[in-house]
Amino acid sequence: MTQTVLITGATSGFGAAAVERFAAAGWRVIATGRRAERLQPLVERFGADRVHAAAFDIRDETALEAALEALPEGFRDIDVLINNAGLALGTAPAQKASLQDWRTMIDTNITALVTLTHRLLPTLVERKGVIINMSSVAASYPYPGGNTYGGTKAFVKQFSLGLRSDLHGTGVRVTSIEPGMAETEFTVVRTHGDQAASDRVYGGANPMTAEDIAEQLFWIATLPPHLNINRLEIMPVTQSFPAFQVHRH
Ligand code: NDP
Ligand code: 8X3
Repeated sequence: MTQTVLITGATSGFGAAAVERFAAAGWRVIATGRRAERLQPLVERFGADRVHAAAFDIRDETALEAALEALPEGFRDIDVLINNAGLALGTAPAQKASLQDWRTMIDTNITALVTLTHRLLPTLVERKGVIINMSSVAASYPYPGGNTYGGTKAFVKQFSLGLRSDLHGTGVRVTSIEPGMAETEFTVVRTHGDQAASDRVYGGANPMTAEDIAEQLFWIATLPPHLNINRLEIMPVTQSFPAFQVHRH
């Protein structure tokens, strides 16, 4: 039977690659994000019976509800929710960071994620579905300038484990996926549009690609129903751990 996946943040990076991966495998895909012009080509490529585009700001609860209410009949039975939309803003230390950037990260990475999850839980329980939440290595390993971004991703990780605990016995599976460095629009967004800074981050580093992560998402979603990946931490081979910092007088 054809399955349905809702993927947030499908206009670029991991989400866009995941739409392609699931649609190519014959799934029905609900693709969301603010930039409608990025979603439409996916609909044209795979067909409106395969990909449904829903363009809205995920922080806007009214728009989110309207998008769900407007789902065509064939897309209503959601089996898999991929909570991928999110962002980092800024690389400054906490004492110099923008409070507005912090609030935007919390509203997007935490509040919107729990709102959508709460809204879809009855369907997911009924269908013994799958929830995959996009956390990050920043959830577990602090780094300079990671402050609120890392905090939001630690929330996503722990919320995922808590969901798994609450959903015990329902058959619903929950995964926190925690990638390291992957080249997407992530750093351009983080630096408020500095493409050169993004090129410096990824240049010569052989980072992961969006397709690498889409493949993990597809794998998790298609595991046999008796298996649950609780957490999947994944990095490029070129990335590992720093030493502790020591400040000397
Ligand atoms: P991109 O910037 O390429 O993609 C981010 C996606 O999130 C876009 O589709 C964007 O859509 C969407 N999004 C952001 N804000 C909103 C909003 N307010 N409403 C709706 N959609 C929104 O980055 P990635 O693909 O790398 O990021 C995807 C996820 O992966 C994020 O949660 C990120 O934190 C996480 N991550 C990224 C890593 C990396 O190294 N790249 C590593 C670990 C985790 P639009 O702007 O059109 O609304
Ligand atoms: C994105 C990965 O290491 O830039 O979540 O925080 S990192």
